[in-house]
Amino acid sequence: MHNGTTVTQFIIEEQRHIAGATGDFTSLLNDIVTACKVISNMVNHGALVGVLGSAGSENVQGETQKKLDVLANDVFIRSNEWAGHLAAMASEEMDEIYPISKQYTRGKYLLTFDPLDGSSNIDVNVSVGTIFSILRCPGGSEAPTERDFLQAGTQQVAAGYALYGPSSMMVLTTGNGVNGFTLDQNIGEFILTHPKMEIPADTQEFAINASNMRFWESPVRRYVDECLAGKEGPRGKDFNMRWIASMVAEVHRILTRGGVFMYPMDAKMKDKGQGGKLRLLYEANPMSFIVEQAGGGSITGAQRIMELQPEQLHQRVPVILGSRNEVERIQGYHLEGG
Ligand code: AHM
Ligand code: MG
Repeated sequence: MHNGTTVTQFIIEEQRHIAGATGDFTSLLNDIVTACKVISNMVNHGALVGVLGSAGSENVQGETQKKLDVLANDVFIRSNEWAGHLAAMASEEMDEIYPISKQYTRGKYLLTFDPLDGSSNIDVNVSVGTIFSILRCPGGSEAPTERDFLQAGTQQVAAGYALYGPSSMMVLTTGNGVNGFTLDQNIGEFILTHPKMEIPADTQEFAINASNMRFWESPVRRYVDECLAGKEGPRGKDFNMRWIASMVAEVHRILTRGGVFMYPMDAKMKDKGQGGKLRLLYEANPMSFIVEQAGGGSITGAQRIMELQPEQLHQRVPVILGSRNEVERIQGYHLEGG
């Protein structure tokens, strides 16, 4: 018997204090939790159940889909479409929005998700994750459109991620701090293990894909150069570097011990007319909400991500997030122009 708080108990307790809460939201989060448990189970079994490798298809952004991308997307849809809480869903793996079928009741929420983020790591058995965000459906639940999804990150009702690592974890915010839960495989429940997660304001660790260095813009180049100069440089301290190529794992590290994660704008993306690498609605916004709720910062460079007005469902943006003082410094370099 465990005596810990399960994620469901935790959510019910949190919602109890909200006037007018009907239980819909609690029940929706519960379905998301179930989907993440199913995905965790598939990821854990890997090659044993034949889920590794390519699916032989591409998503809307022209990226090759892994079998697990497609399977995890199906799991998320099946778990969340039937209960009557959602009007529509949108996913990294689907070109268009997914309005809830009329065979089920349509509800007042919208769900966006990246079912399996960092999927280039699946076949090499490195951590991957699921990212999600919940919005209200502004146009009413009857005929949801893509436009209903185009809301600034500040409008999010909740956001979270599941990390499938050495242990599986769920990290959640409903705008009242950030809490982390660890999956107890024996009883199939996420148990509260990391209450009130907070990102230290200072850090000596940064994460960036340095293979893009020659394309970086001057503010990012300046920041990284100063970190690399170490004790002898203007920062007067040594920095460490990490790159997992799995945003969920990077954000989780930052929530645990601080740090900065950057997938910034660069000259190569600019040439291609691409707004960034990571997607605003189901990667950047939910992660920004979590990071800000844990006391960190999250910007494109000069701007706060959560204040961006989305223009497209699969819009990409530059992302710089993590320890507050470092993010402010990088924002300052952008505002100064380099
Ligand atoms: P994905 O959603 O296709 O998996 O791409 C997003 C991932 C992030 O998790 C990670 O930070 C980044 O892509 C890694 O990119 P790169 O391979 O360029 O280093
Ligand atoms: Mg992704």
